[in-house]
Amino acid sequence: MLQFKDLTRDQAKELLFQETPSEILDRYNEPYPLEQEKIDYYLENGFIILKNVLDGETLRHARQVIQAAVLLRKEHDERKLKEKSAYEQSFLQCGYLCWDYPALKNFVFGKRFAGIARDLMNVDHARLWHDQALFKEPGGRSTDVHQDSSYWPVDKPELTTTMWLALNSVPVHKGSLYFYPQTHKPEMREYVDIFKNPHLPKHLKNKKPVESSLEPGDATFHTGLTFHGAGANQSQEYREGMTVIYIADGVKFDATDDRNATHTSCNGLEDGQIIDTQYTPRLT
Ligand SMILES: O=C(O)CCC(=O)C(=O)O
Repeated sequence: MLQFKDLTRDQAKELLFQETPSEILDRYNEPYPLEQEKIDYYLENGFIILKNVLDGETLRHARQVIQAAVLLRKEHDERKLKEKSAYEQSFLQCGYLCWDYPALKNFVFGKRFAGIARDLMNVDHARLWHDQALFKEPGGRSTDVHQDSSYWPVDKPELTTTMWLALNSVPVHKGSLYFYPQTHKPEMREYVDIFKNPHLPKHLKNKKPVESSLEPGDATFHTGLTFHGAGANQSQEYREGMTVIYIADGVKFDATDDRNATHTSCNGLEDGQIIDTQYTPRLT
């Protein structure tokens, strides 16, 4: 059964509905110094690794509330790793946490993270697409290589970006992400069914990905088109990752691929409409 040190179910519930201390809120909203060369690197390669996106007490608080949310979401799942589907063995996936838990809303709506996303995408405003915690269990299998945009009904996948924040240390052997540089090109798009039938696209077979090895508080950002995956968790600890996914303001709902047309964030939209729903607020 899922357990985090010193965190009971009652404490988890309390934490998630408690007011976030003002110093922590301020830090979630403080700009991150992002040099132009980092933006240029991201635009050229389709991903970037950033140091110290969070630190100190703010990181400790964020980790605790995210652990609390994962604990409550998964408390009734008593299956052992080997009883789960191959997809579920890659990570415990807990999405849309910000809509259930006020403490998570404060984190997910943070302008620090959204500001980085906006600047990397090189646009005026960023909207929330969705959030998800992705914890890899000890012994959890690798995450198959894919492009996120394969699963998202958006007309401009290059104007989407995922922040993957390490809540604890995530070295390569704990299942850190790796990225195939310069694969965020429309001509390289290829649907990979990571739920049922994963494959490595042919054009990646001779390419070498760039590994990330993250300290707590470091984060990666990658575009919705960038091919990426993650290794297995060969450690005895959970790999604790939290993601927030952004779209540029003005991106439209593309319902032409019916594999994706029911995405929660697009509830009520017609094909071709600008994505502006109760679930996709403008954050910057
Ligand atoms: O956390 C993982 O193992 C995979 C994450 C991922 O694919 C993503 O955030 O786009």
